[in-house]
Amino acid sequence: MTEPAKASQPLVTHIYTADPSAHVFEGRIYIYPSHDLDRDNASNDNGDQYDMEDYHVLSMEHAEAPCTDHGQALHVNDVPWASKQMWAPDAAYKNDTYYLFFPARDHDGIFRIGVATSASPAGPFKAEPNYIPGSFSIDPAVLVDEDNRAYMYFGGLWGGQLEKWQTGEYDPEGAEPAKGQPAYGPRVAELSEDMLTFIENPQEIAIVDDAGNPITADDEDRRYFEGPWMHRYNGKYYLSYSTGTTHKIVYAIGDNPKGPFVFQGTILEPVLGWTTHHSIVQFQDKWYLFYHDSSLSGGADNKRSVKMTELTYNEDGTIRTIQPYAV
Ligand code: FUB
Repeated sequence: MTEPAKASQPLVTHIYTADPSAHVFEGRIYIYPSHDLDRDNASNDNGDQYDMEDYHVLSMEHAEAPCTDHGQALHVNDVPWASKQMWAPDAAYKNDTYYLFFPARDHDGIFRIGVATSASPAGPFKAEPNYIPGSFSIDPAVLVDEDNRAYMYFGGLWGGQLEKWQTGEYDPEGAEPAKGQPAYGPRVAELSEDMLTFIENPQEIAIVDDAGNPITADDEDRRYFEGPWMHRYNGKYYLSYSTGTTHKIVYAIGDNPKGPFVFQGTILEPVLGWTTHHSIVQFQDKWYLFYHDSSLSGGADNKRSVKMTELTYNEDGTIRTIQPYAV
């Protein structure tokens, strides 16, 4: 069943924002987006057009409330290991501390994932001097599970360089798998108690079909591309992500945080603009999808705006597909 988006307006219009990671902290909805710059960049497959330099934190008192911009929370100039491209972040709360996880290119042009801390969910955040050892690629999403163990999900193809990490080392010649081969999965690593390091080498997540066969690289309607998100619903783990070239947000369900995950279907049909990126959060008794599109900029890939809409489940735990522009 398809649900029209109930609220399809940008949450803020004074800046461009993308890649929203939403959480409920201290009774408010906090949104950790990328901050797209108002520059007329040409698009390429390396993602050079996404030249973001800082993060702003947004928040809302409730789902219908106006959205507050808390101002600059972290700038690339204040991250010793990073050189450019502050891409999709996420945040987590543990140890009476708020953690901002973010990818950026290091001084060798390789994407790594760093962490910054704050006493407030609105920031500002102070970055650790080095990236998380063993981290690579982009799009961190962190789940603090009910047992208080924390897991980071990450990885993105092409500009995000995931295909260049298949040997465990960065290989500039790394490419996507051949037709019919299993697609590359996102990575997961459990975080240390202090949330600043991995306690294990990142593992590749398996996404399979109903028969248990891996989703293949040429199955572009279902294969993993970037933008992982993890949430729990009725005791199951829901891994959702972007399919990249087919521009969908899809999901798979598993019984534990590391999978395997069985592919289910589409959460969000394509939006205006090349990328699609989302998060899912419960606030009070409703669930919400946070996503972005390029409507406000008239379709510029690198000038996106964060939006939200209600997300609903069927009785069997499947998610109803959302058409972003249905009325
Ligand atoms: O915002 C830059 C990149 O675009 C993100 O890291 C990807 O998920 C895509 O949304």
